[in-house]
Amino acid sequence: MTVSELFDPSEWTDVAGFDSLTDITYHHSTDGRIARVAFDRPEVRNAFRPHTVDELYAALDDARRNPRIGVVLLTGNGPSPKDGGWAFCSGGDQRIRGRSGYQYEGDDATAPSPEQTASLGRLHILEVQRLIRFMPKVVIAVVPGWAAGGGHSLHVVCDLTIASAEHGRFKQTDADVGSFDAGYGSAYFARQIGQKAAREVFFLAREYSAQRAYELGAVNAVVPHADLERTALEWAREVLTKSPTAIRMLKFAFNAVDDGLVGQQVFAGEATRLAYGTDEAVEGRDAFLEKRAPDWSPYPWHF
Ligand code: S0N
Repeated sequence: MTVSELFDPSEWTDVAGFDSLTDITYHHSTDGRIARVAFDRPEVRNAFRPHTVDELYAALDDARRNPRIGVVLLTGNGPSPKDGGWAFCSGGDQRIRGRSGYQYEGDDATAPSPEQTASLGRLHILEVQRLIRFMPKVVIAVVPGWAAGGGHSLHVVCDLTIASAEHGRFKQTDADVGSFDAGYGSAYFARQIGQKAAREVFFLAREYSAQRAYELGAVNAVVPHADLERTALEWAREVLTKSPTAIRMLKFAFNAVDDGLVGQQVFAGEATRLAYGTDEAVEGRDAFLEKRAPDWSPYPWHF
């Protein structure tokens, strides 16, 4: 079965334990160093329902935990069998939006029990946003078509965005449908492209071509549609030639200024990991375990 018209099967392998996905697809590159996670609901422009978000979170978290993976490509399969349209993601599935969020559908075996949920809906795409934001790997939004609503927010939170010249389209529909991403999707977006431009995107909810999004600074590259995934793989492989520690520290440094104490905590965790690798930290641990005073004399007060 064809995953997507842009998917090159010679580049990817299936991932063990992820053989019953319904709303996304998840693959690793044949060398095991790049993950491809794709929305797979092209008939609704890759809108997400709670089950989609559960699968998305599980795949992204699996990629996060895999020490061989350095780059994740987040994309949308297509085209739509109904009309040939392409999408990255069109946000929350409006057909199942309730008064407290998006509802699991009746036949969804992974849904919480009716007693647990009663009339409660979910808004857990924000957990996916944080996973992308805080994973110590480079996440590239590969945009083959529409990035709208919550799909637009996902591209915003990715580290890099590459878009199809012919089909890449961007639109922040939130205010059209009485919805709003008041976090990364808007405030962080304004950090990327400036306040006036971001307010225009949200307040007018117009459509922007990939080229216009590039001019606004919201997109890193615009490439011919047929070359989109090949280009994304080239970018990923270029990132993989770099020092993993340098990339990780840089991502968290870029984040920290906008993420407050959580950003500092994430950056600090990596600093602690680096410190644990020093003889000085090993001496502190060993002294405790050997019930003696630590000997810091070999370690200078750097200037
Ligand atoms: C994407 C658009 C612009 C594409 O237009 P186009 O090409 O003319 O196609 P259509 O004919 O409109 O669509 C084709 C078929 O796909 C269905 N469809 C499209 N998008 C959705 C959708 N989001 N939900 C359900 N169905 C969708 C169409 O209905 C059509 O189906 P048929 O063929 O049967 O008629 C255009 O489609 C568009 O504007 N789509 C809606 C975009 C939108 O408003 N999305 C929701 C925005 N809000 C969110 O995403 C909020 C969710 C969120 O991220 C969030 C934010 C804050 C806090 C929490 C959350 C959270 O959810 O967790």
